[in-house]
Amino acid sequence: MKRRNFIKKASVTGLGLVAVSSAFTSCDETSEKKEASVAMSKPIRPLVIATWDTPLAVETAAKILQNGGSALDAVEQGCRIEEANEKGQSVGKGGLPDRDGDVTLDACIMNDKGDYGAVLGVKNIMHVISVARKVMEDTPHVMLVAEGAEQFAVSKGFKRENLLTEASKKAWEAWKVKAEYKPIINIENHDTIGMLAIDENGNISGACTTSGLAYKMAGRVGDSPIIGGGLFVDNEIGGASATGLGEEVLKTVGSFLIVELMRQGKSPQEACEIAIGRIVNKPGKDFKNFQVGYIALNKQGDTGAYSIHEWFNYTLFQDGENKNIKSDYFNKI
Ligand code: SD4
Repeated sequence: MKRRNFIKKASVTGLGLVAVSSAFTSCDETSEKKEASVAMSKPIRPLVIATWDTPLAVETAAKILQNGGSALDAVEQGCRIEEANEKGQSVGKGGLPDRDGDVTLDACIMNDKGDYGAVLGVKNIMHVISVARKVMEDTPHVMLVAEGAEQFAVSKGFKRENLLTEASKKAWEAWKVKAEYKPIINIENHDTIGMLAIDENGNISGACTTSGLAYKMAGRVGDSPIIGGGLFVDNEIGGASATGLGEEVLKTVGSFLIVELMRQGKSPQEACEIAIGRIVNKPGKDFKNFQVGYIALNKQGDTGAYSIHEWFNYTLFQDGENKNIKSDYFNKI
């Protein structure tokens, strides 16, 4: 087989570079060596990476990919798991409300063609990631906001429901006693889910869903539903997603920046580190009280993650295994 054809075939079947290089040294190898090189040929996909400790969401996405499903279906279905998880207080049902006690959700999705759909500030609908997908696929637009988005969701068969759980209501009532308005994200307590996946055809999609900053001003929207902020995917290059204080992510267009850095040859890890650097190295920036974390993957199946502070972690499904991994971080003082 000619080298060019082999590489093409290897990329179609999902074999990593290890497989490609070992196959080309195999001409003079003994059969034992050949076997060893086959064992080393780990498939780079399916691959799923998601922010925080989200094993069930990632497992759900991985199963879809293992059954030959698309990256787009995988990230949508994976995010739905967290939206339905009432214990997660930064996503979907059970998300912490805004300062008026209303749970408002933001979400966006991107497919491998570079299409994008988003909903912002939506009340009463749990699976906003699926509404975002409908915006992308069934409208000529990319974003719908608040009541318009809710009406659209209902017209597509989504049911209205109360998203404020007893636990989140209690937390809001406790917050109201002092009602301190600090648009600072608690460094440890968040679970916005950003998810990226590569399917068996090598195509990449991404999704991001959140209830945003707890006790935010009514109408406040963060990075999660904004293209290039909370999420960006370019199927030729890779994808990135963010969690943490959305204002800081947006001011540096973080996810877009990471994908563009990868386009220029940076690894996903290097790109995430540079993007965090853009935030913390701003003159006079006091990053002590807020957290931002990024995840990224490239077309070759390399992944990266980096945050400002310790405690950011992510879940990775690769080589048939689901792992929660502690991210490296900037602030080690
Ligand atoms: C936002 N980035 O609305 C989101 C919040 C978040 O876990 O990530 N929470 O700014």
